[in-house]
Amino acid sequence: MPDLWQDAMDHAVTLARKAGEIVRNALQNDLKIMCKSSSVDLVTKTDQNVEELIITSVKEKFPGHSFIGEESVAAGEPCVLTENPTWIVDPVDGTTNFVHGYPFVAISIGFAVNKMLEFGVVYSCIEDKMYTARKGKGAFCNGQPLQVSDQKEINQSIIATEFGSNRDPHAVDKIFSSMRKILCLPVHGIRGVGSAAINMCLVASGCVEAYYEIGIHCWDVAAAAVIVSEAGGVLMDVEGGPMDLMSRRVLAANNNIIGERIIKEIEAFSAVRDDEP
Ligand code: LIP
Repeated sequence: MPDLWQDAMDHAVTLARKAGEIVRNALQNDLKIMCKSSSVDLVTKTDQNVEELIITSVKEKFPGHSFIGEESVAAGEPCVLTENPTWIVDPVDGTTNFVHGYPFVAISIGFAVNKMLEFGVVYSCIEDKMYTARKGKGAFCNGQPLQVSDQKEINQSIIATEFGSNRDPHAVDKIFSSMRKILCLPVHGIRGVGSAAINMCLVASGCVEAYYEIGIHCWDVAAAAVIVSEAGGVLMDVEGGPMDLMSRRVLAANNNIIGERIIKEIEAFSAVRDDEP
């Protein structure tokens, strides 16, 4: 049976490559940096241009499809996932990295139909790594199949997480406290590359066992969620139960044993949902 969404996925890969070139070129020039919700929540003209490029091109090729894009939502568009085929786009995941030339920046394109994720494309454009996954067909990096780690011992694991852009002292205390507890389990290490999408692709690649964060948005994780599950991993909420794409919380792990062990140590808190009007 022909794959209904293969054409869309091929287009997503083409767009991610084009966007990656724009991001790499922009790194050579002076960046115009602006702030969004706070002085540490950054956006650049490149974020906006790349999102514009992706949306314009998809509208032309797939006129009936919907969008949720980081910069469109920042500009006041609604963030609502309907049954309609929907592109969930982060034009530059790792904007702070991008601004500082820290070399982990991704273009993240997820695609959902009937509220179910169908494919994900994450292009780590400075490393030139193209991560792709189509539901039921496996996950790949530059065409090579991905498989999560088979580690079941938490004390043999590396866990990825981020501090995020929340500077509320109570939230920061919980973030530190969770990290401290996880570090002292002990684990081999705690890492974080500054991009949710790339952290999750590292889980899919088998070099870190799990990644969790509170405060991310649906566009940071939609594409990489498909990549993790197609590489054999699991997705959960930080307090257990299934991942809720709009809840701004994610835990991606190589298996349930590692995922559930970390949940015991995480001091969870809530963030304003992405789909809250
Ligand atoms: C970033 C995430 C990262 C998080 C940052 C930020 P952006 O996304 O990928 O995990 O810690 O605060 O949300 O804003 O660069 O697209």
